[in-house]
Amino acid sequence: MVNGGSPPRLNSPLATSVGFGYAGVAMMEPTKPDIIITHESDLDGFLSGALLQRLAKKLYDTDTPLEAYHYNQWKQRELRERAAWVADFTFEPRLDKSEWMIVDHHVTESAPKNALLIHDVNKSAALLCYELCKDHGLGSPALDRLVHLNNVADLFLEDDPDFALACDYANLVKIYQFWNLQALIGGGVEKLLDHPLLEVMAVKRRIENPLGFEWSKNNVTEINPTVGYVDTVVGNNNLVVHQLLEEQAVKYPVLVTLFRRGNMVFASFRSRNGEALKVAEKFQGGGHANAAGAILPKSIRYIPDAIDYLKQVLNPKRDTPLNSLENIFASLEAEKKG
Ligand SMILES: [Mn+2]
Repeated sequence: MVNGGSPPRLNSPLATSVGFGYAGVAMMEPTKPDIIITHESDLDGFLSGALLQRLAKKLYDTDTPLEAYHYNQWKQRELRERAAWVADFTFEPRLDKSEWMIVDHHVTESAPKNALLIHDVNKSAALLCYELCKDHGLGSPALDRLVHLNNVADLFLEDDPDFALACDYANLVKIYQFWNLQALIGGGVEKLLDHPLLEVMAVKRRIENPLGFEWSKNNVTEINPTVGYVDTVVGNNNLVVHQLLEEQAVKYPVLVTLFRRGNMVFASFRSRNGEALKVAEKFQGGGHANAAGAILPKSIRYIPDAIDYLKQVLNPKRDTPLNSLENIFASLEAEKKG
């Protein structure tokens, strides 16, 4: 589905030379971007950024700089560029700029008036980017495969025969991190296919995940009656937590895990019935209904402090002095719900 800005920019000088042909939809085209911005957290953002860079190169024959952000940083970033392409971030009113294209699959309550929004909640962001690429002759069997694996992992399509392998691919970004992986493969995302590091991911999956699941199952602590904190020691936290939710091994509908990176503590929220995103938003995070994340404030440096902070924000009536805007909002939220 293509939600174009209104009116479609048919009078653009490029309209005749560059078109995005979707059945029955007027040709709308993105403006040449000053920058491409993507989501740093995962393979979907990683591939989306690389694919949009290729598309920009093909359309405008220039190299476009890429920036990657986690949600909290992204929400604070000034949007100073005249023209930009943004992938894998929720569409929101501040992105509704006439020379901006947003390619995304998160649920949004906003409709674009100015920006070009390419949006489908049933496809990964990278698949949407790849469809644009294919419209311009940039498809290949290697990219078909890579984008398929990403789609399976990002949308958590457990019934797909490639699910375990797809999670190994997604894990590459989690384990080695966005810019390290980028450095390793350069612009050639195809090099990820059958990359030797996938053997490492497969071993981690086989050995670490069962150990991690057994341990984590017995190490869940209450943050509030609906949110449980899952301590993790080894394994793919995503899969460990997913298994805990699926097997209803614990009573909390929302499970949170914490991990440190640099000086920051990241919180990752998961659920089965759509409650995770609302919790992440209390920490200025974002994501999908059942899979969302947030970076905790800079003052939170260690996991025990992070657990206290989660409790403070998610139990606003208990012992929180109303000394910050964040806490005031958190308690207003709770009033509404209560
Ligand atoms: Mn995504």
